[in-house]
Amino acid sequence: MKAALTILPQERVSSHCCFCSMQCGLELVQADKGPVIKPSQSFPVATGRLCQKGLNALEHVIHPERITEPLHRSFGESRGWHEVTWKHALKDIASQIQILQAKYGNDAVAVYGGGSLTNEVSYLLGKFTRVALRSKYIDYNGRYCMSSAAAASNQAFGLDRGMTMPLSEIPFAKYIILAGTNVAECQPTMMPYLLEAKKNGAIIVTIDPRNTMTSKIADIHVRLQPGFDSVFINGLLHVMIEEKLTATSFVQARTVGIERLEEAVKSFTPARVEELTGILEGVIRTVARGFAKAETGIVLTARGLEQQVNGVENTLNYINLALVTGKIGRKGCGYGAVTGQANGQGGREHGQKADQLPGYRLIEDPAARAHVARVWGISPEELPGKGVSAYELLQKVDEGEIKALLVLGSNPLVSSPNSRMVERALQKLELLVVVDMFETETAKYAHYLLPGSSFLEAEGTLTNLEGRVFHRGQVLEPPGNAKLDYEIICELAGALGRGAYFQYAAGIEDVFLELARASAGGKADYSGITYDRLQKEQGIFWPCPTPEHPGTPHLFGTSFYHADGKAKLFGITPKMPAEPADPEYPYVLTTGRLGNHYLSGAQTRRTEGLNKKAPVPVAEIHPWLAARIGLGVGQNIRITSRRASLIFQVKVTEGIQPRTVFVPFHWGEELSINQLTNDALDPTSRMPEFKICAVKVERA
Ligand SMILES: Nc1nc2c(c(=O)[nH]1)N[C@H]1C(S)=C(S)[C@@H](COP(=O)(O)OP(=O)(O)OC[C@H]3O[C@@H](n4cnc5c(=O)[nH]c(N)nc54)[C@H](O)[C@@H]3O)O[C@H]1N2
Ligand SMILES: Nc1nc2c(c(=O)[nH]1)N[C@H]1C(S)=C(S)[C@@H](COP(=O)(O)OP(=O)(O)OC[C@H]3O[C@@H](n4cnc5c(=O)[nH]c(N)nc54)[C@H](O)[C@@H]3O)O[C@H]1N2
Ligand code: SF4
Ligand SMILES: [Mo]
Repeated sequence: MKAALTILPQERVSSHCCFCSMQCGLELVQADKGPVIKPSQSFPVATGRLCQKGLNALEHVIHPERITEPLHRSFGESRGWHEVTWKHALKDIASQIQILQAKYGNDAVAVYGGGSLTNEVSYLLGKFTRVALRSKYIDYNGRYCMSSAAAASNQAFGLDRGMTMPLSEIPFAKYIILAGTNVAECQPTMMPYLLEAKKNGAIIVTIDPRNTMTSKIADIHVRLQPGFDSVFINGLLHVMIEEKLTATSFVQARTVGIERLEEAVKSFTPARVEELTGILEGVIRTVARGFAKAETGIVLTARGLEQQVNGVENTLNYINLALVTGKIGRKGCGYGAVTGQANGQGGREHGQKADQLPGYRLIEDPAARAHVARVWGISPEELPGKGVSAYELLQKVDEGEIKALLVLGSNPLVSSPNSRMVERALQKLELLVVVDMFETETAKYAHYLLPGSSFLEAEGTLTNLEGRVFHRGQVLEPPGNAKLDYEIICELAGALGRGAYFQYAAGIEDVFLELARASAGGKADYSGITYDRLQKEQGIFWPCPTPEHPGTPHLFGTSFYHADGKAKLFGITPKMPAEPADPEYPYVLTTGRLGNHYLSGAQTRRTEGLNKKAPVPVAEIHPWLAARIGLGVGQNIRITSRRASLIFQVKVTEGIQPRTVFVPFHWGEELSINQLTNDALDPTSRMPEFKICAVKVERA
């Protein structure tokens, strides 16, 4: 057990919150009873503000359950964890990897990363997999997160940066559509931007199956059954076209594909859309006219419509709204896929994705391979090809193709869909190495649990939801014998005999310099960014290709990133979810977040101030459904999908679509809703359908 932190290296030190993609600045200040977190007064993203999670972010860092020594699990009589030295751990892990690779091939060993990691660590994980392990199998939790929006943005704009404009533009928007994004709980410090827009006269529309904290500020809330976004959007586009409200000169000059869009939405008359969705024709017309006629406007979307087998198409249809109305590339206008994790944006740019190399390059592009191989000092032929997405990687573990797995920065047993498959798969591994701060649910199946670093310990850069790259300094030393994540990766590469490729004499800044070189000329070009600049400036928006370049806060002012400079419109034919409700499983389960917890809960369930406000998951159901199952006061419900059946406490609320049940996913084991969720994947992004599966609901 470790003593709580009582004293700081200095009276006041700056850092950034470790949780969501806003990446609010914070200060650790020495107070009488020990250090406390205060909002930063200078970082422009959320000056003077932090949400509850940010204010409580110190607690897990100094938690007594932090792992501070490398642990090895032994079996047989002395079953359990045993402390070992780093030297022993790394040597043994490396030798097991080598034995497995000699027997089964290099691809028998895989890596699973995370979007909370710095750009440098994300970059190193990709390089480690390709250069030290020489395996094609790496992917990361961001596959569950932004991948549908990433694919859609690439298809529509030729570039994926979550937001096309900085947050500071929001107050200039006159009409804001928030779809499948619960900003009030998930990016709380973005709310003041929306409220300021509202003060300036903006109309706000929310589209969500639930009344959320966010929909409270909306002028119009569209309570849509999960899975119907594209039907509803086709209705809006139909009205815009029928009433000649589209921005014809913008569409003509700057987009291609309007014909196929017109064709696709032709049959979606407001009357038909009302019939299909229950959303009144008048509402459809009002939103369509309002958004199209507004002088400026912004569309923001998030996981609500992305985590579906039709996630890419849903996102493309929301992008269509911004494009046909010409609301992109000018002040107060833009489209944003609201990134989730701390470094969800940067984490997907530097090579953690199965098919990508640093700078958002494609691993199958010969020119990209040649460039990155040169930076890494290997020949392009040595680079493996593309691997598979996160969930498919876990399936390969289950099928026995992958024998060893290194997990760094994720807790996939809690966060993956159909998690009973994942539990079964993890038990088949011959070697599971988890690098974490805690013994997570995933780590319970590990052979080695290595103590990594927290956000206050690891210096590096991150990229927030705006595309703003910033520097986060080191505040504390890792506790006990815990190490910085990047040191662990480099030392393991050394133990594997590939240390020559992982020499960073000047530390983490050296890693960044290499990352910047590797990204040069790529879509996410960081090559003009240096630590020195970042320490002087309050973040630089990529692309930033030269040291003199000021960065690019606002994208697409004059051109999109396709070869012809134009954006692509797509005609979307709405499709069914993988598992629609049917007579046997008549309701739709959707899942998501609460304001007081973060993702798999590894950190926030260990934070008393947050956990006490939401100690267990509570299912939300409509009074209609409660009456239908004869629910009594204080009774629990049993929710059953085709994969599992679990009991939950329940909150009966008018604020949910009547045939929909919502359960948050921040818990493990018998409280884990992911035992029930469906593992169907979007065919393009390979993102799982966390937001829709068919269930039965009964009194428990
Ligand atoms: N407090 C907190 N904040 C977080 C996180 C956290 O765990 N906790 N996680 C961070 C991360 S990694 C992410 S990705 C973001 C996620 O941020 P969000 O995407 O905003 O969060 P979710 O709760 O997953 O989903 C948003 C909303 O989608 C709705 N929804 C469900 N199905 C549909 C549908 O078919 N259509 C539409 N239009 N809406 C639907 C849900 O009711 C929910 O209110 O949040 C980040 N911020
Ligand atoms: N049902 C359902 N499931 C979902 C979702 C949903 O909406 N519904 N959303 C999905 C989404 S959007 C996401 S992003 C995923 C995320 O799901 P996970 O990847 O499981 O998310 P985290 O809980 O952030 O896991 C991070 C782990 O890394 C550790 N960690 C944090 N920072 C560091 C660090 O700097 N170094 C090291 N070594 N370890 C660190 C934490 O202790 C934690 O154990 O969940 C997905 N799962
Ligand atoms: S809004 Fe996000 S980054 Fe800011 S304090 Fe809250 S969780 Fe942290
Ligand atoms: Mo996420």
